[in-house]
Amino acid sequence: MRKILAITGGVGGAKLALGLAKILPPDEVLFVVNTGDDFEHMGLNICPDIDTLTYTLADLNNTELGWGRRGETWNCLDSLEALGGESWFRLGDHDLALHLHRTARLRAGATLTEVTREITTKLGITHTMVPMCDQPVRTIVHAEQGPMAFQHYFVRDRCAPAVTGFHFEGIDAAKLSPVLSAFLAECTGVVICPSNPFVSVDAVLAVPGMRAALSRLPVIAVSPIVGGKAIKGPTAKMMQELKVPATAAQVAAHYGDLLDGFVLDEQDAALHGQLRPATVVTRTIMVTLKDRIGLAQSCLDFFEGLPRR
Ligand code: FO1
Repeated sequence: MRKILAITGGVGGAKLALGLAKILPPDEVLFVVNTGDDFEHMGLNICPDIDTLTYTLADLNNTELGWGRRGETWNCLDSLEALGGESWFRLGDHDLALHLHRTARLRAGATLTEVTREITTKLGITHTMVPMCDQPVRTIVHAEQGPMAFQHYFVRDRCAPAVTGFHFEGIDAAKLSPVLSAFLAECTGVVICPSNPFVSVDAVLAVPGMRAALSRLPVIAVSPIVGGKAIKGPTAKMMQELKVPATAAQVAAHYGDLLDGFVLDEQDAALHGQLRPATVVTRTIMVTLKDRIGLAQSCLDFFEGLPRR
């Protein structure tokens, strides 16, 4: 029986995750989601990457914005703005209900894994996603102006600050949850989705025990960089600021020995066979659902051809 672990964060990761969910039945895949972007905002526990994947798998996602819900209304935010409240982080009325409910459940003592399962089930999702851990971890962006919370960097300051590094506050107290540990014990392959390697994937890999667990498994990653550009988000900009080449080859190098396979876009076909991990070349730019499913199938086929570990 195939048991695929998919590591995802953000919009790009959610696209491939949807493709995998369309192919793999719920008992053959587990989505593990970055929670380093999470933050407490106006008393609410906000989990952007969990919510992006949730709305995507529930077919509720707002494809124009790339985050939040489709058909959203903004009445609460408009009234909040009129009162002079914080409105830089845009919370729609329907989205707010999710944050209010999650915050109440967490305050009642439920774990983030439990609350995520409750919410995804209520939204009709049959696949399972879990946070990378149930303990609070916050991605801190090191910029010239000093360390800053991820959402301040990403949303409030629109990724403008030049980054010099990152750290994951609280990661030392993070643990692999029982659900995640149980899945890892019978996992047959790991897909690192085309998410930001520095702030989405590295946070998941930083959970104590995660790298050790993955080192025993076939791991493939899909490059989030195509032809020297990120499809979405600040990955290429971060790489330039970190003074590393903004290339697919650099992403493969960033993941290092963890990788057995690396999926390149057709625009980077020249790298095929040139990297330490095995490579395949395919269309990795996902515009349609067919693209998402096609890339997911290429990833699953890739495992078949990998040398046995
Ligand atoms: N991203 C923005 O660029 N602007 C926003 O106002 C915004 C609000 C928001 C609300 C809820 C949520 O779950 C995500 C939201 N995002 C917003 C996206 C979020 O910052 C990113 O999806 C992740 O943190 C990075 O992948």
